[in-house]
Amino acid sequence: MLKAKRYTVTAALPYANGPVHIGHLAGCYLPSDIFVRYLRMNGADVAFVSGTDEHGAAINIKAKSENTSPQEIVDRYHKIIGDALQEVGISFDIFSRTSKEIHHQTAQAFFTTLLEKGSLVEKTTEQYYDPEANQFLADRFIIGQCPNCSFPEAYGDQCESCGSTLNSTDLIHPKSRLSGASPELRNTTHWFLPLDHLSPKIKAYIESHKDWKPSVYGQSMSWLDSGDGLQARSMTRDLDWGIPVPVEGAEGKVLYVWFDAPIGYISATKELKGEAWTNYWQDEETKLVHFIGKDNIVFHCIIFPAMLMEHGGYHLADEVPANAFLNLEGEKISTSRNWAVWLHEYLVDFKDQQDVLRYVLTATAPESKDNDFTWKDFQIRNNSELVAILGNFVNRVLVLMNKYYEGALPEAGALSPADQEMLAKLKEAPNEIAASLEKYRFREALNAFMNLARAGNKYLADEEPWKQIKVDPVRTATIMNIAAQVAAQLSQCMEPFMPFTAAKLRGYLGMDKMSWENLSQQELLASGTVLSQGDLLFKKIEDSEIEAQLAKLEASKKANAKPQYEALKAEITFEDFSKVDLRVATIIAAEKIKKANKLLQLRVDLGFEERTIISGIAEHYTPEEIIGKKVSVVVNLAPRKMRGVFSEGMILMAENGATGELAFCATDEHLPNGAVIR
Ligand code: B3M
Ligand code: ZN
Repeated sequence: MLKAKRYTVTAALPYANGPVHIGHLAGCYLPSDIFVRYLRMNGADVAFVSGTDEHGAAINIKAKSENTSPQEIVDRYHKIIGDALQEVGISFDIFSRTSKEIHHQTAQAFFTTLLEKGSLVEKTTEQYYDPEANQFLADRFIIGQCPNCSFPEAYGDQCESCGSTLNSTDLIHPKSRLSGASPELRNTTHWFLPLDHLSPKIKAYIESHKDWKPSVYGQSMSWLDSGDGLQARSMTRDLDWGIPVPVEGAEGKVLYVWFDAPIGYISATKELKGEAWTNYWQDEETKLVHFIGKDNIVFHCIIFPAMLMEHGGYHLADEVPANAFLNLEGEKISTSRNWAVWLHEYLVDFKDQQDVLRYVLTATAPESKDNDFTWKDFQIRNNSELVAILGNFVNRVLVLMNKYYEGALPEAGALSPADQEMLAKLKEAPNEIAASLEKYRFREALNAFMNLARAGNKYLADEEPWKQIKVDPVRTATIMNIAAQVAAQLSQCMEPFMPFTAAKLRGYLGMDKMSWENLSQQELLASGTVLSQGDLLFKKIEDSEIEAQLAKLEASKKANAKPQYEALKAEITFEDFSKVDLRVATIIAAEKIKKANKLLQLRVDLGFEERTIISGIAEHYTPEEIIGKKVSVVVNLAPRKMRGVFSEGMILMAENGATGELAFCATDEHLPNGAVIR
């Protein structure tokens, strides 16, 4: 059972450089919200904080790509993200911004304290500089090959493919994202957090948390033990967007975004609680829980705790229930390829169906490994779980209750073994759900909740009140009383997962939110309570709605199709190449070949002679449109008999690997036929 005096629950601060998608929601916002709603029902003192992360190179890059200012970008996305998260029911106590004055002050004061304590080392090192754009290339301004996993587009501070943190000088073949230029190294001065020296302390901290998810504990330990262990990391950057480094003479330098962002949790708590913020951060009896995605583990388990340790006075995170990634229709969610389900778009397309998304994303949450979201599964879970099990049970209870008793709950009489079993399940459900929630096993908790609805459905089907009503009104009253208690329990236990539907159902049942502890201790609905019939809790999702979503994805796939490059062939010598005789020619006749859909029979003029060539281009060109075209031809290929005709050469074509389109390899129109290509 819950025993902490207080809870500080954080959800990763989304970068204000784009909207949030279902991966973000499943990764940290939904689980944190479920957990906090559960805490609140337990009467816990909790601060649930988040906000937008408005600094860092990611913001500059977005602004540059749209030819606008970073300020315009962060204002826009703070609103879009904040509104969407609120609409889907993420019940933050505060959703702040790292651009606020209070945060700038807090982050600068934190930095100054570390500096005064001697915890930061000032060092001049060589950093990449873009001579064309005239600036140092911090973090995401530079990409290159990851030295660990060879991913070709790793960022200067992190590889998003293998998750490792990097220094930009680690990258192989670094390239500026501003100009595409190869950057040069120049000297610059920065302040480093000597993680190498802090390693033993950090290790002791991590080792005291063997209870963490294996992925979180394991990843943290592997950082500590990897290669030459932890490296000193620069906590400042040469950038014109961010929190100025509070040191005289440090103009043009700002705090590293991963230095200031986690401090954002503290600033938001200050904003929320005023002076009492210290209770939430500096009291050993407060439990600190960070909800994040797996790509943020190193920052929350190593770098931020190291900062807090060095600063002193802070309580370190007790739990970091990081989730893995959610894929979409079998592919990695990608902002740049627009392969995503954007939350703000979902909320328009599926109006008032927030709980369906909450349900599906919780049921398929990537809790221990990456998982896949598909629209088909979304439809099935809605139609055959929410509609057919939960909604159906509740609806049957409410309809029968109104039909038989005008909604007024009748008293239960003597209990049969089946009644007792149902009541035992009803009492046990909140404990089972709680046990899973407290272990951050949200899928398991949701399943325990649905099992109660399943049991309710079975109970009704077995007891058949619709038959009993004709022969035994007393027995019917007992069945209906018990079924209504189950509906009431569902309305309470549903709150953390599906708060909108829970409120609706409580309304039909004339109930208020109860304290979790009471759910297994008392009768939930007193007899005589009047229940209204209400509307259906969930509605069927039609095939056409799913098809529309799939079509949307298909369209972004088309729009973002990148050419697929074939692997390079083995090297050849100049002699090898000069064996190929290539000439310019003009197509002078073309016709289809019967029963061969792909082939055209061409006649080409090579200047010194004419030849017949069979070419596999019939699906791309009609004979009419290619007559008169100048083409390149391999003329010394051994003749080959195809469909009874000798093909005396080959036309050179280029293929677009992404779309399959073919085009003639261009030759200058002025060249005479027969001219040698070399
Ligand atoms: N904005 C990175 C991310 O969105 C970062 C999280 C900050 S949490 C302090 O993945
Ligand atoms: Zn990598």
